[in-house]
Amino acid sequence: MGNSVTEPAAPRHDPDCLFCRIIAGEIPSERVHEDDRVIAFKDLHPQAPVHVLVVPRAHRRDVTELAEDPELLAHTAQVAADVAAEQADGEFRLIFNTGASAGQSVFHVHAHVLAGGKLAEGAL
Ligand code: IU
Repeated sequence: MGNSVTEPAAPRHDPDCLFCRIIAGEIPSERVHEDDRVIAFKDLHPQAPVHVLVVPRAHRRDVTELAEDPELLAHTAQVAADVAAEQADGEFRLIFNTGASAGQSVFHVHAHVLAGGKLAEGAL
């Protein structure tokens, strides 16, 4: 019988998704990190001295879908910490807006890394 794959894989690339297009290089971004699983780039509208988005390459809607792959979730958090250490003093706020009412506007999971000084309460 062999080991057939029984669960559908998450779509790797959605041509209608803005962040998939940034990952593919079709839309420019100011990258600060990239590896085989995630990219990180500066937010176009920064809300703090350092405001970077860490984005898994695989298209997943939000952090609840990302949590189905604990290793990728952990790697996303580790890259966020590394970015905060490289770009600021290593202290940071990590935000996953999840759902429109929580402020999510791009439905490809991304972690906001906010750092670089005393952050305002309730930023984002
Ligand atoms: P949100 O959590 O889905 O609201 O975050 C989306 C972020 O993506 C938001 O902070 C935007 O400023 C940012 N962004 C970007 O960096 N580049 C873009 O082309 C677009 C949005 I559209």
